[in-house]
Amino acid sequence: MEGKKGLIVGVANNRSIAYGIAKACIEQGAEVILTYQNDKLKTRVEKVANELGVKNIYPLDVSNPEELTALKESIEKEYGKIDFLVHSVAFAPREALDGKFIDTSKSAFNTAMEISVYSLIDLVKNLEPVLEDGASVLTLTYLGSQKYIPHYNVMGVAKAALEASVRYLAVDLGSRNIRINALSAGPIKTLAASGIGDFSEILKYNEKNSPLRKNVTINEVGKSGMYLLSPLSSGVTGEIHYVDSGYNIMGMPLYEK
Ligand code: 0WD
Repeated sequence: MEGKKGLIVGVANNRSIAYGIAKACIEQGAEVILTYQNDKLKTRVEKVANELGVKNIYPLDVSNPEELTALKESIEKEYGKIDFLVHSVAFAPREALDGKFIDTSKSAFNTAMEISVYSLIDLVKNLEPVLEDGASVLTLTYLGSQKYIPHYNVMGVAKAALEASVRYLAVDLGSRNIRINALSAGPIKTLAASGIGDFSEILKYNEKNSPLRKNVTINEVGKSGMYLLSPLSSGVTGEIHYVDSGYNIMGMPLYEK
């Protein structure tokens, strides 16, 4: 990653998956640019930036088109072009992540799709002019897109749409040799995860029932994310890559006799 520059969207604090990815890229020599969602999160992102030696942070609420345009212009002015882009953002109203899926309101559905799915398309479309030929894009997804996970509800539907979007974007971007992949992480205790009902039970169950008998860390997700953003994965695009201690391959819970 020596000499490579990239934008990472979705650091809320030093427990964020995006933080793990930023750290892994920086350790391999990359220069990283960060964004913060709002003034409430700015101080925390500033702290992370200082710790990691990140020079610039920019405001970006993915639902704000003016901020997206301004971000593209700042990157163009300050960096010219960038080599990688990370989208590590998702949101659904809390009440939609508890109770029954059938009770999902239209407004919660639309919010989840806008912030967790459309934002990827919008980000890639707006930043495409500042992506180098051969650049790599990465988004974060979860197994709830493929299988039922308690309480994940509308976010499972959003992640399914996100994964499909990756496949369609892979074709559009492929003509410029730009790659896009999704990394499907196992459950990790972050700010976003705290909104999901019974999350500690999900953690315990995954630890007990995955082939590696442990949960993954943001460092592990960071290392695999770095590989997908680097030229090491130059032949890989449109993929959903699981970093989950192998949990997704299991057909029934583990039991020891
Ligand atoms: O178990 C987990 N933690 C997993 C998370 C397993 C598999 C996948 N993921 C995904 C999430 O769905 C998300 O796409 O990883 C991505 C990153 O999530 P995270 O690292 O678990 O969570 P967090 O540290 O909270 O970062 C997500 C951030 C937001 O934080 P909060 O919790 O304040 O919503 O996404 C950002 C925000 O900083 N975000 C936005 N950024 C810009 N504009 C917006 C927005 N409108 N909404 C949320």
